[in-house]
Amino acid sequence: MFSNTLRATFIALTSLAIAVSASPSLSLKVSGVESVNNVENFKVKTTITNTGAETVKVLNDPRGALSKMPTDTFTITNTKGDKPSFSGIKVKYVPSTAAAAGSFTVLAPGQSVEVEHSLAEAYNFTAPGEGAYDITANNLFYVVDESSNIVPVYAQHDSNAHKAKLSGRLATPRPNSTLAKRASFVSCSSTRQTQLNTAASSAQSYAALALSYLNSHTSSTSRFTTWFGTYTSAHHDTVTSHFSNISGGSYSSFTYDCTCTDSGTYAYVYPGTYGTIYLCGAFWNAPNTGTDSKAGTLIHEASHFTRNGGTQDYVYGQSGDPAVHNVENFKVKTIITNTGNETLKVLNDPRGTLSNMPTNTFNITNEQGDQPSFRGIKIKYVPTNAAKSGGYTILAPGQSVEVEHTLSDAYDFATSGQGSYEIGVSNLFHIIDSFSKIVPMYAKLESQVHRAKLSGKLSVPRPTNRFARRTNFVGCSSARQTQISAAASAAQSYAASALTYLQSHTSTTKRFTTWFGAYTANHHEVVVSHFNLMNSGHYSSFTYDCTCTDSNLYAYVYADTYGTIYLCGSFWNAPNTGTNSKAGTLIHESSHFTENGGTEDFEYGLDNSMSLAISNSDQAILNADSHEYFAENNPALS
Ligand SMILES: *[C@@H]1O[C@H](CO)[C@@H](O)[C@H](O)[C@H]1NC(C)=O
Ligand SMILES: *[C@@H]1O[C@H](CO)[C@@H](O)[C@H](O)[C@H]1NC(C)=O
Ligand SMILES: *[C@@H]1O[C@H](CO)[C@@H](O)[C@H](O)[C@H]1NC(C)=O
Ligand SMILES: *[C@@H]1O[C@H](CO)[C@@H](O)[C@H](O)[C@H]1NC(C)=O
Ligand SMILES: CC(=O)N[C@H]1CO[C@H](CO)[C@@H](O)[C@@H]1O
Repeated sequence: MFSNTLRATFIALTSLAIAVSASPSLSLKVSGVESVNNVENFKVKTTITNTGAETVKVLNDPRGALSKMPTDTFTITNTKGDKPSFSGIKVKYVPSTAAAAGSFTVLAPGQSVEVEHSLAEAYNFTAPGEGAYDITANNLFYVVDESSNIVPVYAQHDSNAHKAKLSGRLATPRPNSTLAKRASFVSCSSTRQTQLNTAASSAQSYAALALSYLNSHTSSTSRFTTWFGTYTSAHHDTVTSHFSNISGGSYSSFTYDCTCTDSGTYAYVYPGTYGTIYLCGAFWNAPNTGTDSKAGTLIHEASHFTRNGGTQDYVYGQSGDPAVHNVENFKVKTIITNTGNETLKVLNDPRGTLSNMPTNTFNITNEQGDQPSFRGIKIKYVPTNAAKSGGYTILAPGQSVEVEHTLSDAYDFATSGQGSYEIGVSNLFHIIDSFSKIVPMYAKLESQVHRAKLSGKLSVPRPTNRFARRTNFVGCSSARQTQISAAASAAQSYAASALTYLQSHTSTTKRFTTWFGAYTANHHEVVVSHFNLMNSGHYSSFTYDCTCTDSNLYAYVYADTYGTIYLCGSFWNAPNTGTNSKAGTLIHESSHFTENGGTEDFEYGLDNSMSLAISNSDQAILNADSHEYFAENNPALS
């Protein structure tokens, strides 16, 4: 796919609001024996290697592969897709405290560290049974950078999953504590016992106060939304039930085990073992009350007990994510760097990070897995034409380009709510090679996701244009109005004849398979429904807006604004009918309207659309250009 001259070239892409100079990079490998008799012998080794150019400090996060603690570090699946049940521990851990305590592993460039994990301590294989398992490790690590910021780094998996066959015993009992089970304290000095008694009493008050607050505030409050996100009565009930259970227990009757000495960790519990809390090094340095205090830690740990609701640790600590107040200030910057040794021409694809048009460029998810709704635009764009008309960015070796994106132009956060969001981005670019061919190039992501916490206003109205809403033409000269009328009439014929063709060809035909892939009755029905809807609209009654001047774009729409099409520079140079014509562009754009089926732009261009039909017909039947080319039918296929 790549020409020889570009084989060694790649682009680095960062999606960051704060620039980070170094770009840490790690690899991760899971290895071990391939055949294991009895689960207590089921051990795997993780190898973490610094594949970057600078020394890194990697936090010994208890959830991760650098720590031996029996947390849920691995994804283990047998051939049927079944997983062992997790029987290990949940830990209270504050990354910034651990960083300050020096609880990290220093790796020079090229250096590796190996950690052995005993799977029997964390997993019970009884239900899935004997057999072959695939094992992969959580690849999220946290690196302490030069400014002491803690930044996430996703390690590259160095191999496919480790495969091992398990037979014999499938679960082992948890090792007994060396001391009596009934004691309230295990290996705690009398000073520590005193501290624990104080903390237990404060934790009991915390739980009682939290419960009474929740019982008396049954609507949105800033205390609730700050920690648990948008107020819903179901979420309120869940949190209230947790505190009700925590408060109903008696901290003074718990068992506290002081044998853990890890200075980066506060405490841990086995969720199924109600009432036993293991305290570690960081606990003893914490204040009795306040942020990440001893009492707070006891609340955190008690919430993990299955009997209390069994919370998970999705995010540790309360700082870290930059705060954004009001969505119109929610901006991210992408930095694209040519890290190769040859000059590159990178297409300014409107779907990608080199363009700040409000297309669906980002993958934005909050902690509940909710995404904001996309409210931006969908565009008609032909890469080959953009390449010819200079619609690309030239990057010399080492050169970077920064593009700022205003997320509120493209996304509405009203339903996903306030809270922390992860923002990811596609690393696919298209470059023009020395033979003027357009080839895909995947950038190396310097940081996988950017995180930010959003509060305040969650959506902004779309900019309304200055012209009357009712007119058919906005900012169109009379010459252009004439061209549009001709195109609208041709588009109407395209839609009608596409529909007639589809209704009279209910089996496989060359024309169908070329654009939509293998014929199935279901796929045929989907495409018929799109053209049926397009045909029943009236292109002559649409609103056409001529204010877009970008010469590399044909047209765009807001999918939820039926009947308004924005026409751009390339549109005026297109023929009235035929491939990538004015009429075809109107077919493309109208297929995007939600009312017409809401197609996407999975692929742009003739060749790519034909390839999509072969490689992914499920996408082809929802791809706008596939509809346009089917309707244009040029050259004619039967
Ligand atoms: C392992 O899980 C099974 C249920 O699948 C349970 O009956 C058994 O007690 C568990 N074993 C241990 C040691 O926890
Ligand atoms: C743990 O304690 C139980 C009963 O108290 C005993 O039967 C068992 O043998 C002990 N296990 C170990 C590994 O010492
Ligand atoms: C670019 O790097 C590759 C290998 O890394 C090398 O073969 C090639 O000669 C270099 N090209 C230039 C122009 O320096
Ligand atoms: C979007 O991000 C979420 C969470 O970060 C991830 O699970 C999902 O795979 C991503 N989707 C795409 C299409 O990249
Ligand atoms: C997980 C959970 O919610 N456990 C218990 C909490 O307490 C109530 C009664 O107070 C129980 O019904 C729940 O099972």
